[in-house]
Amino acid sequence: MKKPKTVVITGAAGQIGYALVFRIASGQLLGADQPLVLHLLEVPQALAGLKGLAMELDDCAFPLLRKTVCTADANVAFADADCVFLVGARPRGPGMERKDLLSANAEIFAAQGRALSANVAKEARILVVGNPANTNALIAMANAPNLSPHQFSAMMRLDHHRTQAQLAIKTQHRNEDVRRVIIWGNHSTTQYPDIHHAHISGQPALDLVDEDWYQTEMIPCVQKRGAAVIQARGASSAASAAHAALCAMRDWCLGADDWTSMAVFGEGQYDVGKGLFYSYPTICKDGQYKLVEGLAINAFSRTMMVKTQAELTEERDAVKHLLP
Ligand code: NAX
Repeated sequence: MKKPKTVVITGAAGQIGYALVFRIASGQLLGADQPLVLHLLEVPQALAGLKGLAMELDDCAFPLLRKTVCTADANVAFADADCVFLVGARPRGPGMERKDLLSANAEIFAAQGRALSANVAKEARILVVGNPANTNALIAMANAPNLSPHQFSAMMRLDHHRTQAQLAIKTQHRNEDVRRVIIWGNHSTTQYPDIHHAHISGQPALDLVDEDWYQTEMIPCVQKRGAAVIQARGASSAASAAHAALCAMRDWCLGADDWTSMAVFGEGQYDVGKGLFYSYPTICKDGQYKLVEGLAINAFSRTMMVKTQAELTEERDAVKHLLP
């Protein structure tokens, strides 16, 4: 039997946490032969609710789950962690401006970055889900001097799945037949869902859908999907976000045969400014991600990519006091 891996979920008592933790404990993240220890981090006032979740985990009698630790101490939560899901974040409260949200979360992620740096396993992978995810990832990374920037990523996988699904529905193909879509940039309404390199059952996507539909319907649909789900459901995306987080971490750890989209620390690829957690097309193999390089970028794509880069740059400027 393999040595147990430690998986951390922050904000575990929240709605994404609830949709994520049972799937991880059942083996859907790291496989049916990989024992697990779960570390669940919450704010002190949510620990009582978290205890209920831990009781339900016990009641599942999962064969792979060796131990569950519930804590409000980030140093305890991140100790020897192999896979870290940073889900917990401060939601936008009444009267809160975007910049207030940015700085409230920046402080949380700066502190968590320091705790990650001091405690996680050497090869740990850290996926930031809590919003603003890209800038939170930048802050955590900048405050984690013992870790490599390549150990951090912000979640774009939900946007990637949304793009795949919209194409599959429109063209009446199966989701799995839609490949090589790309999300560029920020996990926000400026993100750019790019289908210029996508194919559907082997045919170029843009031969199967109308360019006008793509630009005026599909792109805004994906960009604003989060708000549309809130309006319909009365609550933000949770199961779909948890599924995306699970897929993103699983592919990163175990590899995958298709491209995906990950916001990772940019080093100037595709003429995007360095030092942002910008979403790129990636391939995961042997526990590492690699950018898909050398794709042709047309004028439309470039305009969209520049716009989302400008927003990320603004976000970075707003939190620069927390970037050592
Ligand atoms: P919930 O409000 O249901 O849960 C968040 C949990 O985090 C709460 O239980 C809270 O107590 C906890 N928390 C807050 N601060 C914490 C801290 N410093 N340490 C530990 N725990 C802390 O939100 P939920 O719907 O689960 O969403 C979580 C985050 O994911 C939000 O920031 C949300 O905006 C973000 N999302 C990101 C997505 C993405 O694609 N990157 C999509 C879904 C989601 O909107």
